[in-house]
Amino acid sequence: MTRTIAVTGAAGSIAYSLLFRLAAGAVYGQEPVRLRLLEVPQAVERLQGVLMELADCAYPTLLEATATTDPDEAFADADAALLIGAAPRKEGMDRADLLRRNGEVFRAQGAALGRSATADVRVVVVGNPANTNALIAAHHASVQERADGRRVDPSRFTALTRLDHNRALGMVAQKTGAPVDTIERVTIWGNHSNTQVPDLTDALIDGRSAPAVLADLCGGAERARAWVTDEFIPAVAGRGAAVISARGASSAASAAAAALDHLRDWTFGTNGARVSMAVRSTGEYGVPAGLVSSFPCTVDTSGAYQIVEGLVLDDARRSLLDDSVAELTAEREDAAALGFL
Ligand code: NAX
Repeated sequence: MTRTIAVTGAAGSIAYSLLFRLAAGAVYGQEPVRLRLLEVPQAVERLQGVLMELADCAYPTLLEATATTDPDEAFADADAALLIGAAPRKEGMDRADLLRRNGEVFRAQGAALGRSATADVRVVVVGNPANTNALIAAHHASVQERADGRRVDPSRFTALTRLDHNRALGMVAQKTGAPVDTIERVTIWGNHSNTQVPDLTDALIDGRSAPAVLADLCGGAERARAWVTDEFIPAVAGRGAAVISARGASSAASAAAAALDHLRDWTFGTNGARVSMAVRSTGEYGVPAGLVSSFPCTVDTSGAYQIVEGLVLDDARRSLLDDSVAELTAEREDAAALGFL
């Protein structure tokens, strides 16, 4: 089966770490891929350089790669779209300014996806504010008239919190010395912002309860809780800023790896494992319906995701999630006030 994948912001940093792995089979294995790369006119020349390098890799799995500045052309018959391109936050811009710039981008791209992509397209929004950009794009996709009479369901639009999830896994591995693949059921709840809620309550390390392992390591349950609250949660939520301050540039390779993990798991299933995905709420865990929020999810072998239900949130996590949901609600209100919803 040949897959057609659209990537926006294709001349940017994250895309430069992502496109070569995608072309080489990191998501679809031996299945051939067609890449449709979207950029703004100012970046087209840079994108030509990326196209040259893709060709120079001579990947057997890369059937074709093309570049365009037209969203309908980029998204034509797309099976998946990685929406990475977004207007960056510049000095002096507040959240409303950023939303105004990106609302335009995601309104137009959502509408083009609704018209031109396959009706079952999988959309992963990476560009910030990712959750609300996904909400805006989903809305405009779902109202488009299509030649095939179908509609793209808003649930096909997700946002990336897998990077936060992977950061949490990496930090638990470093703290405990356990290999990453023995750590399960880590969850990121809420918004991809510093209000996100990284959660280890139900996590397992080599089959043992993570809080119990941490209590042994920290010298008691109280100290373990303090480590989670005072060190782990702020470190995961602040990791993006820490990378910028150390590297002088924002996370790129890790964001690319996470976007590929997200798309691969959503396409082929998680084999029962829980991953964090920001998906459209239908009211789970008190998150108002329609918001795009991060939840613990599983994906079955048919490629359908489900939010893991029935978890009990203690007062501390409930209050943190409420704060993150309040932020998502405010972003949705701002987007509506700006005419994007
Ligand atoms: P870069 O500035 O390196 O690249 C962005 C690219 O997008 C540029 O080449 C630009 O020309 C292009 N672009 C802008 N508007 C576009 C449009 N309307 N259509 C097509 N292309 C467009 O940024 P990069 O480091 O690649 O980051 C991209 C986005 O990812 C940013 O919004 C960033 O905030 C966000 N991130 C999201 C993360 C997540 O976990 N959800 C983590 C990493 C990253 O911070």
